[in-house]
Amino acid sequence: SDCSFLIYLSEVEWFCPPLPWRNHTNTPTQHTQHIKSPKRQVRKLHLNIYDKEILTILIHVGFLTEESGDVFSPKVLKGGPLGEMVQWADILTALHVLGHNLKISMSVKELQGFLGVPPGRGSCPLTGPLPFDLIYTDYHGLQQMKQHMGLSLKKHKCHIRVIDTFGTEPAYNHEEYATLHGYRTNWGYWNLNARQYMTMFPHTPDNSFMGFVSEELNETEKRSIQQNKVNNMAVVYGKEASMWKQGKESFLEILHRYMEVHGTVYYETQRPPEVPAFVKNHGLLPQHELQQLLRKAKLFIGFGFPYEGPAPLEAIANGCIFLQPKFQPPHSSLNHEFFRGKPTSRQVFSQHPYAEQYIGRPHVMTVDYNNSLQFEAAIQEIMRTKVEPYLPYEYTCEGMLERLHAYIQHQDFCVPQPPFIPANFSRLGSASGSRVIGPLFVPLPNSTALGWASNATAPTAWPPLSSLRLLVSQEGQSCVEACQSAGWICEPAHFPFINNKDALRGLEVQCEVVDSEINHILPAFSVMRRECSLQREPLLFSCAGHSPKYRRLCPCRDFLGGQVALCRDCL
Ligand code: U2F
Repeated sequence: SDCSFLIYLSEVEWFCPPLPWRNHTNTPTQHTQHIKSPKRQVRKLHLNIYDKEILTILIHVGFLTEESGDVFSPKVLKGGPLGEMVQWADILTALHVLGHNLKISMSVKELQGFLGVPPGRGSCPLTGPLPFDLIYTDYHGLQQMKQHMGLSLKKHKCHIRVIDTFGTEPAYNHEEYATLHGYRTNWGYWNLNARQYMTMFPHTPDNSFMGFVSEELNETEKRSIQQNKVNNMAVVYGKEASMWKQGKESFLEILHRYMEVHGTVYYETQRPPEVPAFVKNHGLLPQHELQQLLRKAKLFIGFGFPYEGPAPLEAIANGCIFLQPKFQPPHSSLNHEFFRGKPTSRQVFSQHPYAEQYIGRPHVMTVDYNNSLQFEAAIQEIMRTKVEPYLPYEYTCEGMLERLHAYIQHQDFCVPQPPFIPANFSRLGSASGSRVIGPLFVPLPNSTALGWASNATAPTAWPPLSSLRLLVSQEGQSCVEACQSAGWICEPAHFPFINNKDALRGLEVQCEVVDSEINHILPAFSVMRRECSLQREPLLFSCAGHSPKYRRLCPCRDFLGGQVALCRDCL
């Protein structure tokens, strides 16, 4: 069964049938494989598969349906966006490899058939139980499901996972709040638990990080790549001619002084006029040939668009250095056409923030392209620097399987979310001006104390509470930033456990009043006014929220090296 790990998920090559272990026994079978984490420590991949956990899953790819206008498919071979396709292919493959029963729909008709709602244009409630344990779809698919399931969608929405490339922040997700406070966009406002949105990169931890897979090289391949690198060869990131437009000439000239410049820009008959004559344009390449080109090249250079695609990870995995522009001021839905209407206020400080923050030097260099001296110095440094091929563990086959399996096993949005639990917090010390507080462990009260009927089973917290680290942000700082600056990650699932007076007391916060309100920056307090506020609407717990006047209570957690989605005790 280990051969399934040979599958290059992006290419959906089926070397193996679904894993056989699911058919045999009710006792947990532990498939353990030694793997190398990016930091070269040996880590084990655990996949505990129980018979009862074989799920029936519907995958409805809304953006590829004719009914949504399907603008992507006609451009697949013409330089259009492929990142989303890469991710869907990997999700499908990973779910199959994990042994689940999949039904795949790419049209409204198929969707209706699978859901058992009568065909036609009107909405029809689903009368029986939902015939699926989980449904993976996207915003287009969600809209289509609403249209055809009517009110029954509300009843079943806890089973839905929304593949959402750039993410949805809680303030945009809460319909009433978004409408009242100016967060209403074309998307968002579905009142889901924000962790039901699954992103392509770990943006705000309010959403679940789904990711995708990039090809990982073995040691022999890595050695051969390093021996055959052409030190003065650069490949430009941009498969569509429009990505080469406007103001690129000056730095392309500088680059050309040092390096042979290659491109993979789509063209029909003639060379695109946007691509200078000195560029060796290969045209849009099949994936395999692009990989070969990247194996020879020393530099993969971004021009600022596309944002946050898979190609830089593939280039770095093939031993290239990725050079990209810094954005100052940062791009966001407030100031940039591409992000306008997206349900997030996230500020994007470079073309590929993941590459900058999670990988960084020597594999990634982020510079100001308007400063030609800085740009030229970066090219010179790249030519001097030797790098090894590198792929973060979370983007390997094993990393994706581990993460997705953990989500399927532990994320349950159908059970009532934990109400607000008093906990005994004690002081631990402080870090970088922010106060850090235990407990390292908060005992879960019994189900009656939690408000569940005594015969009901209280859900177990996941990530487990042993991973919780409570911290206070600076004024104006979000919990995303506050946790990151302490070396942790914000964990929205822990919010209910810190939204209480005990947490404020443990932090020795001076509150003249403690009230509870509906606002996405809560729980928080104002130092000036000595006012403390707790959160009244669980859907608005938000890692991303911030306010210049408030210091926030932040539930952080630890994470595994190379797998930010999972804490140490999460598996
Ligand atoms: C991103 O989408 P893109 O399709 O523009 O992302 P890229 O990073 O360019 O790469 C997508 C895939 O295209 C492949 C490459 C990647 O796997 O290996 N490819 C190829 O096969 N042949 C070539 O000649 C060149 C590339 C992002 F992913 C989307 O979410 C965004 O919507 C989009 C816009 O920001 O950018």
